[in-house]
Amino acid sequence: LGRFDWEDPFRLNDQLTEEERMLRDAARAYAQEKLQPRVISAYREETTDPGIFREMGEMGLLGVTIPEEYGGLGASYVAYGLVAREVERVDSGYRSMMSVQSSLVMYPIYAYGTEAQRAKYLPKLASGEWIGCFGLTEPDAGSDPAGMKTVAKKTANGYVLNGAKMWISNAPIADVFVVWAKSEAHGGKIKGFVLDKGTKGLSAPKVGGKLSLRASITGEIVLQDVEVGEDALLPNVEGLKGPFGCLNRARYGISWGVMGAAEFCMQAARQYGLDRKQFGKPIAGTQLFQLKLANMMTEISLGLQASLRVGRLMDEANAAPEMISIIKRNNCGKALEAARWARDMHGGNGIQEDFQIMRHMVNLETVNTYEGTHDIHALILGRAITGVQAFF
Ligand code: TGC
Ligand code: FAD
Repeated sequence: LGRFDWEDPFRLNDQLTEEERMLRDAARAYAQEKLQPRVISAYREETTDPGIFREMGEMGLLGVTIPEEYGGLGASYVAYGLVAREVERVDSGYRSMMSVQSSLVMYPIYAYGTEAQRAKYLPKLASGEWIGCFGLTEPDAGSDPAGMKTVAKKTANGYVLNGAKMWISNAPIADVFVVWAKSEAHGGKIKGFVLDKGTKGLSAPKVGGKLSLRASITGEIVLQDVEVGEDALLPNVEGLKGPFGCLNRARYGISWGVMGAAEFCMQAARQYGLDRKQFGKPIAGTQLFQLKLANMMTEISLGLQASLRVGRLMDEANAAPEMISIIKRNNCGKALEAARWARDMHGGNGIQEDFQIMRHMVNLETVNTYEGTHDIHALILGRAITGVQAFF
């Protein structure tokens, strides 16, 4: 008979390569030693330390899948997922900072950019010297990005951009802005542009008042007659498949990340239940407490196994977007549910910042919404199942 480890029910560890295990361990050490000690106050004070990007860069955690010649690690998508899981075990906001930089900024420049754009941006983004952001969502175009109003008009030497983006992670501290706009010169099709901080007419005010993801700064991007040269255009993609190609990667990373947050919540609830006595015995010895732990362990182990499967297919360039919708949707929903259970299982202490459960729980509300809401991914899957789209 095989052994059983409640912390690794399907022996995920055995299914990883030596390189993947090493990167996971390095990411875990960094996250626990450097991120964990500052997250409680960062969340309370709503502060984002830009130095984290440099630290992550030094550790090789930015652009994990980008080839080494551009400053990345050239590692697998499974390795990228493992890093997301370790970072989000501490906080979804820190994972957000990392995954925007890697999947939503470095990836499009690598996949859709010119050699000159790759050489200019990728090494500095990989080292964390530059911080990137990705502007797709607008005040009136969230789930339906095709409804965006941001436009690029052709000029003699390039383009002039006008519009506004909303809810953009990293934007107020960003050096590099990947912005999606409808380009008149391309028949109104969506094109990507890479803009530099300091360009006239470009600003990124902070979005305040967030009660979730407070350790990750969020902003608007305001584009007022922003003039750029032809070299700002990402030439090698057109239409919504440009931003969606990036989102496939970020959504995949999220599916691993949220499992890290859920693991934290489950492990904390287990320990709390073993330590806390009521009615003369540890609450972990009650049936209802164990039912919740069993549910959490089951969902986490199934979720991780599914992400691993999709990651291996991504490494073979053989994953379908619908697979990513399944794991993004399911793992976010299950992680949120696990965090809510863990909050309950901690009783009054569950709302205390020191116990960290409530922070994870409230963060996961955002993660369940961004990169396609839980329901939008259901509609993507419903369309795949029936052949009938139900968005409108
Ligand atoms: P639809 O007709 O389905 O597709 C339009 C074109 O796009 C192509 N496409 C994809 N390509 C690659 N990968 C995918 N996953 C793709 N999905 C669609 C499609 O083939 C088509 O190409 P073509 O050549 O025929 O034009 O488009 P639709 O307008 O009907 O879309 C509906 C829907 C719901 C699928 C889509 O709009 C959607 O996914 N909405 C959710 C929006 C979203 O996810 N926004 C995320 C913003 S970024 C963000 O949240 C970052 S948070 C980061 C952090 O802090 O961690
Ligand atoms: P809406 O699209 O208005 O949705 C509201 C509700 O209506 C949801 O429940 C949704 O499921 C539902 N709904 C919408 N359409 C349908 C339909 N057809 N059928 C049934 N129900 C429907 N975006 C970026 O571009 N870059 C970023 O870096 C970024 N970072 C973010 C960081 C944070 C903290 C947050 C909160 C968001 C971020 N986003 C980012 C935006 C995010 O992707 C959007 O919030 C998300 O896509 C949902 O869009 P919306 O907020 O406009 O909601």
